[in-house]
Amino acid sequence: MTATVRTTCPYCGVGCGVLATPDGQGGAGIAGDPEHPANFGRLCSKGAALGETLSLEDRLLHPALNGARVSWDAALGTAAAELQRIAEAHGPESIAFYLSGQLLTEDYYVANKLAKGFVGTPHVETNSRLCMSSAVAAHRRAFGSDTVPGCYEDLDEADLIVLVGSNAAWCHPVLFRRMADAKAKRGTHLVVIDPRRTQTAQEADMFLGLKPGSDVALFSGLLVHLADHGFRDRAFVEEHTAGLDTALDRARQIAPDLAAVAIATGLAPQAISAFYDLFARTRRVVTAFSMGVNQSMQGTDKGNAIINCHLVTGRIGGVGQGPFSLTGQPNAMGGREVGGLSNMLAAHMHFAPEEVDRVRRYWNAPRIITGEGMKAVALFEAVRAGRIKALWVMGTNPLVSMPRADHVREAIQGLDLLIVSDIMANADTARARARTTVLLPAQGWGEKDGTVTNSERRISRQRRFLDSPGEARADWAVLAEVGRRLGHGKAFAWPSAAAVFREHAALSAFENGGTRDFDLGALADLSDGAYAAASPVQWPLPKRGGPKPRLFSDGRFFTFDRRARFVAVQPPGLAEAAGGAHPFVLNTGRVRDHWHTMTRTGKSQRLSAHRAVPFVEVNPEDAAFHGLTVGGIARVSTAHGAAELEVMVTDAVAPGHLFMPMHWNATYASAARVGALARGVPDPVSGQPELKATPAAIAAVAYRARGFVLSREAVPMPEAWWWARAAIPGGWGVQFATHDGSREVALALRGLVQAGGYELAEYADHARGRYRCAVYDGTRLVASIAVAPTEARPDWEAAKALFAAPEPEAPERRALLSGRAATEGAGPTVCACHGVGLDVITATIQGGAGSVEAVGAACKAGTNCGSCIPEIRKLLTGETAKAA
Ligand SMILES: Nc1nc2c(c(=O)[nH]1)N[C@H]1C(S)=C(S)[C@@H](COP(=O)(O)OP(=O)(O)OC[C@H]3O[C@@H](n4cnc5c(=O)[nH]c(N)nc54)[C@H](O)[C@@H]3O)O[C@H]1N2
Ligand SMILES: Nc1nc2c(c(=O)[nH]1)N[C@H]1C(S)=C(S)[C@@H](COP(=O)(O)OP(=O)(O)OC[C@H]3O[C@@H](n4cnc5c(=O)[nH]c(N)nc54)[C@H](O)[C@@H]3O)O[C@H]1N2
Ligand code: SF4
Ligand SMILES: [Mo]
Repeated sequence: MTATVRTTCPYCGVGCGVLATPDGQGGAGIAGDPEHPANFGRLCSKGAALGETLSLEDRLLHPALNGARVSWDAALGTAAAELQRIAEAHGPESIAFYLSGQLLTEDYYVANKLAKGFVGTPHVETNSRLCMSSAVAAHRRAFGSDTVPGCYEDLDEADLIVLVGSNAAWCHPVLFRRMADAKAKRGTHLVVIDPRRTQTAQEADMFLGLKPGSDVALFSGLLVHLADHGFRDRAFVEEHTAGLDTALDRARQIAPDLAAVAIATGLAPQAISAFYDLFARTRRVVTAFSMGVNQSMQGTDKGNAIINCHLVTGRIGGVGQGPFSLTGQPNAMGGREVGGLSNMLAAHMHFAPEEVDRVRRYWNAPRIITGEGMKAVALFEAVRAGRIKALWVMGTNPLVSMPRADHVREAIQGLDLLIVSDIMANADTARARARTTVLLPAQGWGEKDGTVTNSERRISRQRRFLDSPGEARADWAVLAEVGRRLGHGKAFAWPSAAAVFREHAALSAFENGGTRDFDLGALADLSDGAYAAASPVQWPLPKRGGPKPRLFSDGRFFTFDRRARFVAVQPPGLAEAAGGAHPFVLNTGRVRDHWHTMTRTGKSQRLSAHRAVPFVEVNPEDAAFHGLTVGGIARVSTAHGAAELEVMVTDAVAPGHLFMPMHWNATYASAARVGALARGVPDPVSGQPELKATPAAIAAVAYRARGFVLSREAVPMPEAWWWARAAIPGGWGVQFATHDGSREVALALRGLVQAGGYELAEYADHARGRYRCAVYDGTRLVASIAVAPTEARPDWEAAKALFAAPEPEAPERRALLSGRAATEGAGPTVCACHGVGLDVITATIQGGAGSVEAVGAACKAGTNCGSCIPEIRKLLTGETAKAA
């Protein structure tokens, strides 16, 4: 295979089209697909670096049973026999599936059918509970269906875009560039509402840095403002909605006046009223929201408080207007379509008796479940309590990403049966062990075939362009095989992913007749050839009627009376207030260049350059008060767990707040699993856990020495050291901190890197705590070590540049030992695509480049994917300020 293949990016919910051209050696050239309507050829840094994540290093390639490699037959034989035994001994409800918004729709459909229809357990949960479930619940309360009304074109056509709890510049970068284009083209105003001054906020016309958890107050105040100042769309409210009076009464209680909103949100009254005015005056407004809304103990109410404001103004279903839930994962939407959440049945149907009966008949599944299963937090509690005996985890890494992850890790060990389907052998969950543990190697992106649905309901194909490695298999095929082994041959007999898709599409249309939003009737008879060639399409796509980019333009919703509902929301609040031993609010989220628990992006040196170590953002005031210094190590702890991270001092976070990224897993850092710290109190409606506000403490950790090891192969670090690993050009780098002195460090590390026959070039000054060493295999540099006292932490950027050359010349060899750069350093990477560092960009600006374009022309930074443009703009502003 070397022809170019059209496929879809496996990361975020923007769902960008990708052109992949295999190189014949297991890799591929990656480019944006100019014809895909989500990105028109653009890719962000993560998408552009996909080629660097395709290596087979650390891949799970063979099935394993209790740690030993076995055949597929043995692995699935054990899995099926154990599932059968457990179902008989403890009832099918003691079995659970924990799935993922990163599975393909076909995988998800088969898992859901197997569990709910044939194993007979309602406990089919997914990581989407931690991601989208509050938006789903808010949609259902307001619209009677889980419908995202708008489409990406609405962002191009809006005059005002309000981003609530969304760091789109980093998390939906290609969509964010569309917003920036709209700003340039039609002067679209951008408002960002976030307790943290993110890169997205830097780009905004208005930034509202509200108190965490106070969104409901802000949007209740907005509802009151709109209703009282003549912005009500009376005809729309009258004909197409219900419940305004009650919702408005409640909003008035929460936000009687501007002063009340100011107190609740911590915002200045002028800022609030400027926002209210702008919103009121602008008809074309899209309010896009993401995890700052959903991952909250009040996520559903936050969503409805936003939707209420769109309903009262009738701004929904029209061009350039509407509430817009930005989905996180590539197939968060597909998961909802198949019914992968435990409170759904299938194809946007729930548990009304006629719905259960309909799906029962369609599946021919007499044992179909009739009610909801447990939601993620409750599910893992049930695992801990021993009520769940068997768990199949597929495409998600809960030992890192679940709140109270240390408890989850412990709980899992008590299972009778743990099945993990993953692509990586080193994923934390794939390394867990229960009484019986079955590890199943999955085909990854580029190896598997199927469909995903993005944030605007657009279904795109992920296509295979690489050979399947080792014994990896498609997840749907494995699930189907287990279905057959459990005796349900007929229901699980699909010959291909296309056949699964047809069955899924036909179910969506089955006895639908316009009563359910989700309808793929037109695709129910798609031939194998048409499936193979399918272009991206948006649903609904009923047999007759054609596609609809926007829903609700006719004012008809999916409630029984076809009216949308205003929702009376609860007053704002956090699950737990910070104070006492835990005086800080710990916020968690994402960085630009890593994806979730890093099992894939961790392999890319380009993506690991932007943020190479796990860090915690601290406000300068707090840093001064707690003796925290830039680059020092701090211990952040909560009632549930602790992490050690590098300190980043920044006024992006307000005093009293901390921010920590969610990415570092146990393979990449000694102690930075975010989930261990989060409390995760679930929203009472959606069950989505609060992940943005756990009370926490922070303290400096006084390590004696700091240093790094660069090596061609990953080197394990000694116990009790702090460390963080990153892919670097030419190999792996690990930065460490230890209470040992340089002499002990030298001893420990020499032992680790020095295999037979290697030569060492060393420089030691143990009296001053310094040690450097370069390890050669002949003329080939295989490792480089540097240690110094904490306050004189050695510079890793310069050494990384030297390490990139496999056979350094004499000046570079000297530089490795002296610690002084042979040439000018580039500084930490800002532009991942072209590898341009901070120092280079700063020098370019100081040299006269006065705009993003000029910087790009001079040093290429920002000219490929554009994900770093916000950072370049920030540097420009900073340098101009300095100059003035
Ligand atoms: N680079 C990158 N991109 C990704 C991902 C990734 O791992 N890496 N993951 C994808 C996935 S699955 C998801 S779900 C999305 C998430 O995308 P986002 O939701 O944009 O990302 P987060 O960083 O989780 O959180 C967004 C913001 O919510 C803010 N926030 C915290 N508390 C509050 C609050 O009370 N109110 C408000 N208004 N805001 C608050 C945080 O400060 C943070 O800046 O990103 C997707 N895209
Ligand atoms: N504190 C805190 N916690 C959070 C969040 C937060 O903001 N803060 N965000 C939450 C959100 S929004 C999300 S979406 C979750 C994400 O959290 P997870 O879903 O746990 O994160 P991933 O790293 O994406 O896990 C995907 C796993 O599937 C594997 N995999 C990749 N491709 C395939 C495949 O084709 N088949 C199979 N079977 N496996 C595959 C990967 O190697 C990896 O182990 O984290 C949640 N947890
Ligand atoms: S914005 Fe980036 S991560 Fe998201 S789908 Fe597009 S290329 Fe992939
Ligand atoms: Mo997510």
